[in-house]
Amino acid sequence: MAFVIEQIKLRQIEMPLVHFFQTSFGRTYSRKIILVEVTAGGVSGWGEVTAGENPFYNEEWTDACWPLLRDYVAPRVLGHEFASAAEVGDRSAHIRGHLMARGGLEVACWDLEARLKGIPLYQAIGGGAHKQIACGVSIGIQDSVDQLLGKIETEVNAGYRRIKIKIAPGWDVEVIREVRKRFPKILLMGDANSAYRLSDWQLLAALDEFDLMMIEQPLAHDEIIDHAELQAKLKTPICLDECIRSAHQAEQAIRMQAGRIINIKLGRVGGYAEAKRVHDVALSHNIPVWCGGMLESGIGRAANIALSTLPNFVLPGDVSASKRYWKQDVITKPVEVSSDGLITVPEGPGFGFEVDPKFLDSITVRQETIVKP
Ligand code: OSB
Ligand code: MG
Repeated sequence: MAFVIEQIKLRQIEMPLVHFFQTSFGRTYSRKIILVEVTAGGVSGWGEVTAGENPFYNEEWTDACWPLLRDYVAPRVLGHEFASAAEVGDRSAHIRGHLMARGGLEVACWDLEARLKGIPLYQAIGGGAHKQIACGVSIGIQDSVDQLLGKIETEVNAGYRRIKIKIAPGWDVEVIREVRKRFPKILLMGDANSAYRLSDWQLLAALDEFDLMMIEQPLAHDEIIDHAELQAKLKTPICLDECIRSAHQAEQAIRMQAGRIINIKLGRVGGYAEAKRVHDVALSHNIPVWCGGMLESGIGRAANIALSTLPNFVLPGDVSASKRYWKQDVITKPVEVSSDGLITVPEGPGFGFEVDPKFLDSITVRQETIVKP
């Protein structure tokens, strides 16, 4: 359905995490998140910029996304007639990178299109293969192994279908040995966020004995060839996260046999149009995918739920309940997970949850409304 964006509202919120989240590149206590609200004909669509507070996961960070959207993306999309949200990404394709900033706006346009049509977001993007999505959790590096074991127990008891733990040098083989001893049967995986080098291959091969579902992104964020060499030395499947920013890179990685599984993150690939292309490339090569997370608020979480309804999302993702991260979420009804580890995909228009405007205002640290000059 054609639409013309009349206004873009950027809003930065600050939300403390219930518990710190530590990866191989650092510890986060509180999130700084940019929300994008696009308006056409009195209807609003919402998207979330998934960049972190620092340029450590990739090169983007919250404070840099604001001027990028305001000064480079907004002027290209305001007042332009789009036949579909599928065209929005193309309007800023001349910008190198900055996919999370651009993706936040692109996702908002899909939500807008869905609301203009009066259909759920999952339908607008061509999903709907799953009515419920299978949930896993991502558990950060803890201060002690006991603390980690306690957290895993909590999540297993809550019904989550697979447990991912962050790993890093000094928090890897012996930690996973303890986890396996205590939980011999659970679906378990490790995520290194690029903490290792190919020369560490023997250490990573030592993880083969623990029957992990996969090791996520062991090597550098932009390294395909070394991942291929490493995969040839491991029994455990490699899952690529940081490396895959486009369908083209997915195709190359698959052809190189750099991994056997792909984690798709909406922001990392610049929104739904490219996420669907990555999904399709993977499907055509029989590579399963799952939906990654970036500690999103309810708005980004809802976008991930819609994405996860595409048919090749066959492994439990990192989409979990709001309460694991937030005391209060920005949506009136938080994202909830059933005792058997499923989220029921909402059927309401757009992303299917309602934004809580009062709460949102109370955590907003800056906002800016951009219209065509
Ligand atoms: O690599 O998947 C990752 C969080 C921040 C940055 C990178 C990653 C993560 C997670 C969290 O693992 C997943 C979630 O949102 O639950
Ligand atoms: Mg990851």
